[in-house]
Amino acid sequence: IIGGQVSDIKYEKYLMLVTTSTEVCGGSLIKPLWVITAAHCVRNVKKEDLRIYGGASNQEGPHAILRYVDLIVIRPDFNMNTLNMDVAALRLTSQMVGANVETIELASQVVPPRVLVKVSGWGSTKSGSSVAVKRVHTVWVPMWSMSSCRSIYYGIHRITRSMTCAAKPYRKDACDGDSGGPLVYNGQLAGIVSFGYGCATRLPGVYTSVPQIRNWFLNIVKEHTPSAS
Ligand code: 4AZ
Repeated sequence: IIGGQVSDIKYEKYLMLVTTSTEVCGGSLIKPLWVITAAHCVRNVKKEDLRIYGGASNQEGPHAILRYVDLIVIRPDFNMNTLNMDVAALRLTSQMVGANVETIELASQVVPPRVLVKVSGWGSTKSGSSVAVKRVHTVWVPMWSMSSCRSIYYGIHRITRSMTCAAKPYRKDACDGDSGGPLVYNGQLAGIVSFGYGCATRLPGVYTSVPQIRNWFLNIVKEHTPSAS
């Protein structure tokens, strides 16, 4: 997170730390057993290697709750080259519950341009550095319209309908290590940190648009949550 502040997980209870031995990503708790994250965070990862921490203000904090993953579902039309449909569902082996843990609702409406939205994570706080930080950071950034984002990325990257953009150019942005984490508007999950062209450059951060993938996620949850019989 560039241009933000140190936060505390009690203000971001839905925010999950999604890690392997070498990678740091964010995620959001949608149901006690289900986390949403970016597909590119988990695409080459074995489920046995994933660790999900809830209630973690500090990456090395003592009060975090650790959970494991027994199912990774990557959206089938995810494309690693275009980064279209950058979303994955993670099912935990047991429910994530705790004082500093809460679920967040998936937004069904797109966020209007220029509105301020909140992004959080353990990603780099300096552009050019790729080290995750110990304490969770948060920044408020303005949403961009689809047309302004398409225009500024013209000739650099194609912005699709499954993407949405937010940042204060040169000042406030997500960065390496924030991928998979939440963009929150009105207490709902509106976006998932996906990619950018550097951090806090002229170009805004790009997010998977949650209203575009909401039904897919809810169907995965239904399909893979055995009903008690
Ligand atoms: C990354 O590499 C990354 N400026 C995530 C977000 C942004 C840039 C890079 C947005 O995970």
